Amino acid sequence: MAFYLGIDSSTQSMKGLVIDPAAGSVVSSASVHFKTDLPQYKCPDGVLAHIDPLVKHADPLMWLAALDLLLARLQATGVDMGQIAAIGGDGQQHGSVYLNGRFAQALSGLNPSLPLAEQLKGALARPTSPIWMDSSTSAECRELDAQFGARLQADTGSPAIERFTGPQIRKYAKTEPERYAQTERIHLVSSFLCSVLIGKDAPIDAGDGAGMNLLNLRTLAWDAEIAAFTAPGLAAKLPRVGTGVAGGLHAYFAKYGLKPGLPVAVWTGDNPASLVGTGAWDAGVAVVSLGTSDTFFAALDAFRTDPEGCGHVFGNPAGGFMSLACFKNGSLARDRVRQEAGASWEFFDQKAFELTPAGNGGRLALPWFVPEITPPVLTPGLRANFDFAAAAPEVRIRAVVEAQALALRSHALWIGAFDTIRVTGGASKSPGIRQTLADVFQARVESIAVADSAALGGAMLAAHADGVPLAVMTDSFSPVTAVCEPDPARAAVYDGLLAAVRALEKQP
Ligand code: XUL
Repeated sequence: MAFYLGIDSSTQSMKGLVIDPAAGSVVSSASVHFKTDLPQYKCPDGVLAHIDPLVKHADPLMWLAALDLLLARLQATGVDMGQIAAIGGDGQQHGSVYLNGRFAQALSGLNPSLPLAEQLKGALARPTSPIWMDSSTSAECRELDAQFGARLQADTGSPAIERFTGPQIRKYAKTEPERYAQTERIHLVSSFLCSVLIGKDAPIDAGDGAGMNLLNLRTLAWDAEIAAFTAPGLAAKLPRVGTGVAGGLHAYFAKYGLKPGLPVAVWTGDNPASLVGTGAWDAGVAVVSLGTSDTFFAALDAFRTDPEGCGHVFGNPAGGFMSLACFKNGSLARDRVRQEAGASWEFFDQKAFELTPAGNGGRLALPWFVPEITPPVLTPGLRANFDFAAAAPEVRIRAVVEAQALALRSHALWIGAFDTIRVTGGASKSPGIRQTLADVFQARVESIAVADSAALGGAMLAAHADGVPLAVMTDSFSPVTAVCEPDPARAAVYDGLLAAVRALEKQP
């Protein structure tokens, strides 16, 4: 009976999940919240305060302290840590950690009587790590665009994006050239933590590496030309690209009851891990995750890119590629619309849809209360094609839910057709939202009850690296809890509104 541990290092917390694939059960879990558990690192929401609102950095030592605390908490749950046969994991994407020449020795010589953060502090070439929320690299993005044009997206899967690691490294090399020169290794959050577990440099996988504007997805190797332009000598500072097992667990971790030498799978990004954890690693199934932001992701049957440059292509840890589109105005925007309409959640989730017809008479509204990512629009503000403020609450609610579903569909057209959409996240409980998605996509909408899809994906990837097929685990760990079938009579209504939502997106 082998257990597998998955660790998810996300923006505001670190979570661990131990699974038993033979029994199809989650055996134990624990989490560390940066705000309440590690306040001394001053990253309550995972980010250090900064005078420039575009700059979002975190303290990488906090992630090390979180790893120690998480493993201690897991052990304290009483789970037999000795039964863990492999470890996998993932990190928030795009964030980077800068190490000096002392890193390799500090890793191999880890001493179990001292905390990780204390032992690796001296190996940081840069005290802070830019994370995915940073958008301070517009100048560097324009420079990359000017140099490589369409090739950047055609080969790396995305045009130059502010939060992506390449533009971040370019800005660092330009603004802090001395520190950059002392940087010998640049890791992603995922490969940094994996390196710590194995006590030596771990590879970056194609799932997370694709979020850097540096990995050539046609060759699955660093693009030498792009790396050389991004920053001087960058290729030599990047770890290798790899998959499968990264190495054996360092003896440091025996203090948590873990077996030294057990295989540690190459870590990936949180979105690729979620693709695995939600059981959508095979083409034909898309996932709509309705959270603070809404995300749409799916496995791609072949490598191709979004002609509009909004969606990204990452490696699929199960092989091949995946797509991801992020819609910044998700649940918070829906909640604001609900509050301003003076409606209860009950009304928002169901009643509003009973009171209005599918298609809402063509009335649509996009609740862009913060700048949107898909499509990229910097000027916030609600866009509507009717007098929104004067309309009845049910009309406003349907207008927003339908416009969001139509925007998801229209920005996913390049990915392919889907007969199944799996929904997760808080808002996926809403019957009105589920039926709208089913009707707009004309696809079967399946609800899945997976609380920590990224950590679960990490655990499943650990088991997979140890020979357990993913398909077997998907059935037991991502079961379908409810199904919503599309109404074919509504297909034409929504086909007819695709152009209208595109017109709305262009409204100033
Ligand atoms: C994806 C992205 C975020 C982070 C943090 O491109 O920026 O989803 O991975 O979750």
